[in-house]
Amino acid sequence: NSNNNVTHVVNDEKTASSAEYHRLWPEIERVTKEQIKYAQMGLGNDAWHLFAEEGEMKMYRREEEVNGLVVDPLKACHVVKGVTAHEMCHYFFSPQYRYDWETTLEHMTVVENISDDTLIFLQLHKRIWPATQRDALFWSHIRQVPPNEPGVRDIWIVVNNSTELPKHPPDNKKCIRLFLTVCLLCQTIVSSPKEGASITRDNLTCKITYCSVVNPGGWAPASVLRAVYKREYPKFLKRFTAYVIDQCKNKPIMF
Ligand code: 18C
Repeated sequence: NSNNNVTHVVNDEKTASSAEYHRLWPEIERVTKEQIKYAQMGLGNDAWHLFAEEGEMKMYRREEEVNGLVVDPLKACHVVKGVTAHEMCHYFFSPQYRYDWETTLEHMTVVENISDDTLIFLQLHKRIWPATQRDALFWSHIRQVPPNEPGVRDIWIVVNNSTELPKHPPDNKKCIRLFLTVCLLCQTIVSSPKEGASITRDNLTCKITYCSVVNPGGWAPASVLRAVYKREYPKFLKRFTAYVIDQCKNKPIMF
């Protein structure tokens, strides 16, 4: 009967293991490939300005404006011990941990579950005086990337990129929709354990590249915005990496 047919179609969609039949797939594929390239080229030839440094963590930005709005691109590198690239990306991607480490959030919901590796998030961020509150609607995609250098065991990436959904249009009165393109690319390096011993967390090093471009979407005072950047990005990367190390310390290694 027709009911069975409907069930059949729904099941077919559900059993597709990736997002590759989704309307957003061509964009997800394109932006993810771009972000992998962008993260892997390091600082390239562009004029990046170091604005924060602490231990292994280094953060660079370029001052850029679009139509009078500050959109400074940010690139950060960090090196942490004892965790894998997959673990880092798992905690960055998965909604159940988001409130644990993301301090700019007021509210977060998953508005579409495209597949195990691709979700659409709606996030309401804390208001910064004197600006209007911001929200963000973006797809988030996690994947493994083939390693491209000797010594690197594996690479994982999470890409977050703003999108639109008729069900969740911007309000733009009480709240302005911002636009973001963010990636977290992580590489696992494993040192050889002593002869006969097995790999432990002491053998793991995770190299992190975090890239971000946030367009505030509407007027925001440039000086306040740059001050927020300077404070929030280092705070985020320190807090997030410490969180993942802490979450993983008594768990089996997830490669
Ligand atoms: O990548 C990060 N997080 C991901 C999961 O949440 C995801 C989200 C990124 C959103 C970034 C934009 C957040 C803006 C929030 C404004 C309020 C924050 C201040 C809170 C003060 C208590 O990819 C980690 C993101 C790390 C956050 C860095 C902050 C960047 C600031 C950008 C400013 C944007 C415009 C703000 C409005 C005007 C301010 C005068």
